[in-house]
Amino acid sequence: MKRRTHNCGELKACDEGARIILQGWVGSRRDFGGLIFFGLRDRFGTTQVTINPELVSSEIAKKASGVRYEYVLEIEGVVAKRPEGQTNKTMATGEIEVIANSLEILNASKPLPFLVEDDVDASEELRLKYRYLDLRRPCLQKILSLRHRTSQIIRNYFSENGFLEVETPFLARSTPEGARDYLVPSRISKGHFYALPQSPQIFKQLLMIAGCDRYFQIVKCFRDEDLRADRQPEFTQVDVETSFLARDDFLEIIDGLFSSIFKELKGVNLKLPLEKMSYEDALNLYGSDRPDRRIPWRLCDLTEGFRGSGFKAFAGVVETGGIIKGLNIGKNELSRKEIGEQEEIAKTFGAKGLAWVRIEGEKWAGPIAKFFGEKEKEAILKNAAASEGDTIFLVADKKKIVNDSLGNIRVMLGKKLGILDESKDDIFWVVDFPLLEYAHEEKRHVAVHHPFTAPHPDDAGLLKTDPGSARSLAYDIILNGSEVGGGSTRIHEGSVQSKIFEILGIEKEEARTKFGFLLDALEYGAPPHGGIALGLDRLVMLLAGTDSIRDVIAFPKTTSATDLMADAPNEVSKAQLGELGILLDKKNCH
Ligand code: AMO
Ligand code: AMP
Repeated sequence: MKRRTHNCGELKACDEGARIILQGWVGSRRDFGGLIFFGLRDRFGTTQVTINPELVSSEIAKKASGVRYEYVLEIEGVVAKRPEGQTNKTMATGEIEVIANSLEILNASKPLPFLVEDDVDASEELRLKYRYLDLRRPCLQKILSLRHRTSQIIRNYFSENGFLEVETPFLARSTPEGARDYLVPSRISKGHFYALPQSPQIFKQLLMIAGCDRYFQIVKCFRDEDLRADRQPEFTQVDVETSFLARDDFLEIIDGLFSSIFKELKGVNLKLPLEKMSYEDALNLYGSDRPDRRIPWRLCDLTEGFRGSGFKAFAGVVETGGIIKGLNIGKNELSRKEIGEQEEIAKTFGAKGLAWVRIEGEKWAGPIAKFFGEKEKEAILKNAAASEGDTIFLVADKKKIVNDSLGNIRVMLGKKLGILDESKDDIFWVVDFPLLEYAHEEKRHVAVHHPFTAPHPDDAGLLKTDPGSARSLAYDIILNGSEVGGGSTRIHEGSVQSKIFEILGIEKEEARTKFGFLLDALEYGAPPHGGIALGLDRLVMLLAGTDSIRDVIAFPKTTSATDLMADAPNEVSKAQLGELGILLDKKNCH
């Protein structure tokens, strides 16, 4: 093998006449009997290579005609401008071709399970089985590079701002994020297990107590939970923690990070500080704690307008403490069938139905319009800012069901009708999350974020009287309707932490077994501290404009948490299990 002079993405018209050596894969080939053209591809791009049998030895011409897709070639040749009319503006090297003098086959390839090209025609299963071929596709190479650049910007930003990157253990014990743990059996202490961290949460708090002051880490986290398009069992966090910063001073640091990322990767100047919206406003206005505001529609409250209404179904809901909200979708007219589809969506979120009215003069359209008197109409016109021709969806139910159903219809219908403005990015903070939520099955409060989150100082009194309505110092950062990060100011006093465990119904004994080492550490001068974890995969996914998290992970798992290429998880030998003191319950294994 010789040393290449250029990569496959860099030759331009100004290189005309240069003698060059390229190496790469055969991505395309056309054999015209005489002339043979190859698209020679590497990570950097593709260059057209021409083999003219009149200009090379018969031995080389013969070799060239035996070359197939994905063979690895070394080409020596001369750069020529492409003839008039044959330039390709979509290719970085589209002005030139390389006229080969010599060709070496560095390696052959078996016939391929699928062609390596952006518009690949193969199932995702097949592509994941041959992920190394899938990754050769230029669109995935671009994402690998984008992910690298994003990580570099993040590392540089934190380094320049006095943060230390510190690694924390993977062989650890259960952490409090609330998903199931991945367990690792110990050979030395049989019957004992490590838990792979769901996040480095406790370690980073310990680093603050250790005086580290500013920590970050780009780190794998492991959660055994039901997977979705934006969730993987092992994923990467940009984990951050700082000491001696009030909430807004900390958020300003993360604002700066996003500002650098957007500037360097998209050439966009974000307006700082990023906006903050309260959790309460997010739910009231958008029915979601991660609103996508690129869709301008908002929800409105109509509860008072239907108190004592002649439309008994709605009046009854108000009487029993439920709410009524509306979603004005403007002059967009939907067919009965389309409205029916929206009603089915509402029902999947627990709604009993989806009512609608369209404002048409005095007489409104819609099956329930005839039940509306002046009071109901006035509430809709005013609160939904409705005017002639507008269609308004209405749901009456418990607060959560109303918000979930209308909030999701807002997003799905907004996307379907093209209301969503993709040219803009929408990034902002949601703050003042509730501290606790009531888990009906368990009959107790659980932490909305995690049990180390500090209560909102204004709501300290509520902790005694009405803990369920106390707010916390937790925050999420939302990018285009996706939660790309979440964090909080932490509890740094042992006594407050014990009080929260008590409210959460975690016994002293249990708290000691689970988090004893953190509780001990809080007694030795813990500084005020707080932080965040950003989901790096989700962030890159949004930056790359793809809708699958698997596109931004080199070797991802399927939605059933398997690796189709390495065939993991798999069975292990009896001997290996024996060493770990493990006996399988065969009835439970399949
Ligand atoms: P949280 O659980 O909110 O917080 O996680 C932080 C961010 O990580 C991303 N994320 C995921 N990405 C892909 N696949 C998953 N399964 C997955 N789960 C979470 C999300 C999320 O916003 N220790 C706290 C942070 C803190 O308090 O500092 C934590 O882990 O983008
Ligand atoms: P009904 O009186 O049950 O025939 O319902 C009349 C219309 O109101 C139907 O279009 C239902 O989908 C709708 N509807 C009934 N209950 C609710 C509710 N709680 N919220 C929203 N729409 C409802």
